[in-house]
Amino acid sequence: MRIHVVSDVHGAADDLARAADGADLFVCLGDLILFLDYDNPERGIHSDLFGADHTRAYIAARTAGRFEDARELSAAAWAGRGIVDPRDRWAVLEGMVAAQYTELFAAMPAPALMTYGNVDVPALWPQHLRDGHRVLDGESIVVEGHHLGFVGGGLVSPMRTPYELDPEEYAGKLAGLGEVDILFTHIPPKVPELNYDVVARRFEIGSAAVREYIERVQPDYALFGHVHQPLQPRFRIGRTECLNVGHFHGTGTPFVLEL
Ligand SMILES: [Mn+2]
Repeated sequence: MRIHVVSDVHGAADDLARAADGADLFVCLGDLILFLDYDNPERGIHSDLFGADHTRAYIAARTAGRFEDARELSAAAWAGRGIVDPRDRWAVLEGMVAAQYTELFAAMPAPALMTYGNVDVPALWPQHLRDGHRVLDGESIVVEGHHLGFVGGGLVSPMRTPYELDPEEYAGKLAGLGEVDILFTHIPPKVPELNYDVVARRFEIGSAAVREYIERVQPDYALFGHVHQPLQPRFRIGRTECLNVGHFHGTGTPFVLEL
């Protein structure tokens, strides 16, 4: 069985449409939305709203770890659009996110198994899913004798992305999987080599619960995304091969796993 896996699509609809070519099974680990494009500040929802110059300044603040400065920049930009209460922002963003989902789910191969990233809005998915699209979050299935488990979303972070869970809730989803042969998550296990982003030069979120699950269950593979430029794309935990499937927005190429 040839499995193609993508994660961190971030708006790459054209490449997504071809990502299942030649695959027996296609898996998407989320982060479909392009809010900020660190490579091209002229693209993404933030730039559509506030322009490329403001987006460059916002990216610079976040990249430097100045999250308070970034929040102030953001608040000023929203105020410029007449929105002062952060709770009123979603009314503007929802239509822009939905427009991206319309394009991305039209391009999403079918059939596909998918779960959410931290840069996703689960409440908007049902209206966009097409025949053959199956969303799995805290759930296991059996495909050709292989037990596959899926847990979506991220953990609470200073980045304040749209789908972040507290660690207890996240661990609860993992606990519901039972024993699997392949664990699919958006975020990696908490392993410094897998969590550190060498371009952003910071540690991204890794999950202690995912690591504990791997140590205890020892699946054949743990596949994940989230860290766009990891210090290491693979790491061994006992007999489990832990693999970052890559930043699809950057590579345009799916990760291929042959079983
Ligand atoms: Mn991402």
